[in-house]
Amino acid sequence: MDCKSKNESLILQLFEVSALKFGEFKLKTGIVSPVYVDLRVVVSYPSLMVKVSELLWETCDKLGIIYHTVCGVPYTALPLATCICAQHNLPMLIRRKEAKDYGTKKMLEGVYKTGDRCLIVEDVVTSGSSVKETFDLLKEHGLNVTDAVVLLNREQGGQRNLQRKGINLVSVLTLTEVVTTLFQHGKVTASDLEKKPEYQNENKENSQTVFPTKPKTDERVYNAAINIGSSYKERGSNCQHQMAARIFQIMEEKQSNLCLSADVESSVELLELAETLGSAVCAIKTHVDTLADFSYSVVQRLVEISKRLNFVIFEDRKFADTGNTVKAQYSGGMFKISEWADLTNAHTISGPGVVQGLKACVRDKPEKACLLIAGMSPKGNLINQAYTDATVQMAEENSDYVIGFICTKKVSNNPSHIHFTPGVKLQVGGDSLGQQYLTPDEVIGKRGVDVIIVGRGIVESENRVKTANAYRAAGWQAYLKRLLFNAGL
Ligand code: 5BU
Repeated sequence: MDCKSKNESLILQLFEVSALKFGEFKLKTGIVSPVYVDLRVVVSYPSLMVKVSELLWETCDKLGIIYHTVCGVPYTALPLATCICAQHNLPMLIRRKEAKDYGTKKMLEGVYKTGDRCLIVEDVVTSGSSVKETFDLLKEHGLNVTDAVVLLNREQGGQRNLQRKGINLVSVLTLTEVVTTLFQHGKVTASDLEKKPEYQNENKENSQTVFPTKPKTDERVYNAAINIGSSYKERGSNCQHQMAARIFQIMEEKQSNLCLSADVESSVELLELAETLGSAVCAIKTHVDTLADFSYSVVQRLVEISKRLNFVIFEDRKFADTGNTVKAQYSGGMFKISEWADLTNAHTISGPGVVQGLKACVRDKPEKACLLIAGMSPKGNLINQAYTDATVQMAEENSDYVIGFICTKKVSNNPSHIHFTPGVKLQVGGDSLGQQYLTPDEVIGKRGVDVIIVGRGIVESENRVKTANAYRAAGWQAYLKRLLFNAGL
């Protein structure tokens, strides 16, 4: 079994024995969290305990360090350390939580020499304070401690806090991996991860006391100002426009916030992309005017595929003229965009007339919708905050047709608005013509947008299906993680 499937089966087993629970839990730190991890129950399942200890060992074995001894952080990790030591013939140390008031008064039990290399074992790390206490005690006793291995890293600053003290923390699982896996297996839903509004203030106060000088999640530094607590599902069920509701619903159903930018010159290639990648995306974005062999039957085929594979068609036409002209461009010419595109977009440079003109074409098609360009990805673009604000205002005034934005960060607090972001790749970078790329984690997780638009990252890859799935997974994982962080973890 590879590492990924071992982790997957472990996560499912932990869930089965209620070591992972979803609901509302007040943590030791005072924070109310939607996830509770209680690994104490593992002692009641011997085969699971052996499995956990083997995975802990495999994880730290990769560091290639020889340890003289192992010390578990009391209490849950004590049996895990015991299993590791018994299986790998290593001496163990026991840290006492409180000194005996008789006898030796020792805080550390076991046989060791000054300078012995000791591995710390822990079940869950949140802030890292328990590992730190064990580390301090071992150091006081002259042991050489550089590493700690943990079953689950809750990704709430522990790794960085410990790094600062010179402790390298390695983990078998992260909370993101746990939640993503359980989500994929239908064991947890987006609403299990929703923020409970009644706890918002409580968490704010408590998080101050946990990390007084640092942001709440210092490993990832999520922007606390970005507050998108609700899931796509919740937002979809509360929005008025049927196209917005449909997109939210598709995202939730397909677990995909990926929009493929199908920037190709041949119709055959466009249709092939739609057939092969359609099931992995929530939308396919086209530039039909780049097709060398455009014919109306191509878009008819595309519509048929979109219905079958359940994605929306977004023609990235970027209308930018007078209302009267865009009206002709949208409904007429050889492209007849308003006939087949579910979604299109417009610059707001020419004022609200552009939206009025577009809207006039689809009065009898209330399902058609538009995104306004509130931000652009290329370097040196001229959009500024005032322009963005005016664009958001224009969207609010045309909510019967405008359902969101093209942008590089969240621009609107209206939960019905969908934020689409181009300029996305798995690695940051750019091209020679000014395009700038950010990662899915950055734009979905930290900048609070909803949909990643990916073109060359997928289209120019060797294996488009595999790459599209990698983008889909990265986008979805960032979304789940955002929900978790928003809920306070
Ligand atoms: P890329 O291959 O992932 O760079 O393609 C990005 C697509 O998004 C491409 O079709 C652009 O026309 C589109 N785009 C963009 O990149 N940046 C913007 O600000 C806007 C659109 Br608006």
